[in-house]
Amino acid sequence: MEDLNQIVDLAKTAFQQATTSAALEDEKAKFLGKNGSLTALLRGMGSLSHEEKKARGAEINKAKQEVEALLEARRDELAQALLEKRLADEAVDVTLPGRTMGIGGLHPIIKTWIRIEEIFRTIGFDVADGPEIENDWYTFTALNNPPNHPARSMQDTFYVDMVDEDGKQMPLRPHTSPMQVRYARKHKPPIKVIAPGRTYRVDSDATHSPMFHQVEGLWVSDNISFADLKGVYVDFLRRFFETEDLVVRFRPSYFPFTEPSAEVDMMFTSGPRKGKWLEICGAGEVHPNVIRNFGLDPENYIGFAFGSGLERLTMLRYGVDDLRLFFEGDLRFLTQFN
Ligand code: 2NM
Repeated sequence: MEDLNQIVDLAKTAFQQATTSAALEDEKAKFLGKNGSLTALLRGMGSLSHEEKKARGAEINKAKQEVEALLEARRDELAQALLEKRLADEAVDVTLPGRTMGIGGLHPIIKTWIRIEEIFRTIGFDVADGPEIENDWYTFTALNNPPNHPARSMQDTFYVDMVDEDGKQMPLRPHTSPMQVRYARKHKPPIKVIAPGRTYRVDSDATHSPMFHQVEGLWVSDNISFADLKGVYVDFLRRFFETEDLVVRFRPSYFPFTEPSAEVDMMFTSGPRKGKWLEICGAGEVHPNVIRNFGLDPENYIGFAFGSGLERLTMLRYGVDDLRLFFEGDLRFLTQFN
């Protein structure tokens, strides 16, 4: 009897000290296994009388049941502890912000680009496309730039290590006009086209980026005037800025490809930005030499053109004060537009 109580106590301590189910099963073997202490006691009853066997067997079996109960209880405890640990480890903090889908969004310059195409298409303008690495003729000569015009210089225009069919080194287009020359030479008047796209100039500061975006518009017909250009451009601005409350003025200027030429300013007449003239566009009547390079007779056709920077339009529309924000790729800035 005494030895049995001792075994039960030993089992109890051993099971308690086992902290994993593998260790617990090892301990079990020491008491209930083939070579376990209780199994040995049962086996050792051979020399006892029938009566003694019955009494001793009952005691051993009772002890065995106690050990089995202790084992079962400890198994439950360990399983419960394991479950609780897993629940704690895998706990979800429901107060954390959810993970978004991360589907991305459009860059503000691209949003402006798309808006411009939409607006001009509704007033009958086609949209031209063309190469960013251009040849000398489409970039400068066709646009009435004299051979030694400073725009042609390495200080103003990027050149790539390639020559065109005339043996001239090829520029990254410094304006989108070459696309309009290409378009005008392929289409019959009346021509109404815009040419939006990336452009490149050797220039880099708070208000200039070496890569920037322009949109140029061209309207060639036989009976149009500056008033038509002004009407189109004012209509565009009112729709782009979503307000009727803006006015436009033309100031005389100079470009090689237009004569006369003008700078176009606009001013909001209501709201927080009212009362300040803002430079927004260059424009003019297409130079007769350029009309000729379109393959048309300047005696029969007249053209009007304008050019605006998409960065400038975007900054004014959204109230962005530093152009470099568009090119830094900082998501804190970019996600505000989507
Ligand atoms: C400007 C300003 C004035 C312009 C001229 C032409 C073309 F191809 F017809 F000659 N396209 N765009 C133009 C005229 C561009 O940007 C400030």
